[in-house]
Amino acid sequence: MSSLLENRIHRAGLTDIYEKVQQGRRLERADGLRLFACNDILALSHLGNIVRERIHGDFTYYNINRHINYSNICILSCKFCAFGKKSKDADAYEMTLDDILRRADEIAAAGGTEIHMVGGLHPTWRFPEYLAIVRALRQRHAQIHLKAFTAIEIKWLAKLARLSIRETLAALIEAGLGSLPGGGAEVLDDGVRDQICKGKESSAEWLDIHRTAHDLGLKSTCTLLYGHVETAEHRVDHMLQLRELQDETGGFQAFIPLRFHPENTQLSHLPITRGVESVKVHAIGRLMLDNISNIKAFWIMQGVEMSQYLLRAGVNDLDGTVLEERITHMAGARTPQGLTSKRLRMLIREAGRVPIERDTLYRAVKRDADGFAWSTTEKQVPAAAEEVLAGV
Ligand code: V47
Repeated sequence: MSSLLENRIHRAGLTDIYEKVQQGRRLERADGLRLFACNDILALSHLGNIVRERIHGDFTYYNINRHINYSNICILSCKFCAFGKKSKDADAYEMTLDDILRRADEIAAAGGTEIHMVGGLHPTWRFPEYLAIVRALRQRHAQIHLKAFTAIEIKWLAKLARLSIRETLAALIEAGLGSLPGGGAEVLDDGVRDQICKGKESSAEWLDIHRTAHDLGLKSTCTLLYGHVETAEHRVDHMLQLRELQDETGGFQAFIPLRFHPENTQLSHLPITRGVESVKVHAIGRLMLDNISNIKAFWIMQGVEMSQYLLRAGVNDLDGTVLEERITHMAGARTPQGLTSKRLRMLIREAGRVPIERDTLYRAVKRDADGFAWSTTEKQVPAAAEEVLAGV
């Protein structure tokens, strides 16, 4: 006898997709479009959850991290962005090296494992200054992984340095860069990019910068900014381009849907997208991106309660403690400025899942009894999660 959820899937006309998911077969573009046309979020969540549990069981990962947005001064004027300012604006800011190091000291004191550092395209900073920041962070906190600079920043730094993308990345790696964050992918469609972020890198350039990073041995993540002018076709084609690059390089560690926040942006006339869309994007992302291990709900953008639900809709990662996030908060986010690891673990447990602390490279983190000193497993999760729980 079929279950209630199976009945919902049949009634939604998704039986053939259900069979493909159960058999672990790859979904096609047309499947993705049919899934986006379905409004039964319980059916979609169930489909996403099948894949999530097949890969990770109940494990749900998080890390102890902080964001450092070194400056909001930016030469671009992306319509979706409330963060970027011009130098003359009253709320423009730039951090000194000391400001940055003080923030790094704070996360080190909290036992953190990751700094996520991004900023605007600053008109006057030069490449050696960026290298000096990366070097100083590595020298001071060698154990903390530095995940920094979105693809457009890499393109900008390459221009400043008069180097190729490959040479720029190589110089940053040598200075201490650990991986690339997935921001700035927005929607990988040049028509959409022209509408929302004219002048930013093209879709092909975004992909190529990540391809080069992967080729140099860096891992990265990938995102999709949804809930503005894009259509279901754009979302599916975006996922297919990420899947294709992942088939080629295997360098993406996680896919992170980013829910557009319109307040204080040039698109402030748009309503903030509803929870139904968030469920769809995460669940369908889990289904289409069969070669990316982790689907992350960025709780800062999704809200804490929605993130708990998403753990039953394909999501297996909640990002981290995320101290001091500015980009979404300047665009109206009402979520807290950071969560403690205790609270994150509780949220995961409340949702009936098993919390596992990970580092940026998805190795499990083992801590001393006082929770401060830490080391990582050799293996990655989910295998490493079993090991940590078994106390090996
Ligand atoms: O690059 C900008 C987007 C990104 C808005 O790699 C906006 O693990 C919503 O990339 N509303 C920054 N989104 C965040 C980001 C990220 C977050 C968490 C984890 C990871 C990861 C990456 O947010 C930007 C841009 O794509 N963004 N403005 C806005 N108003």
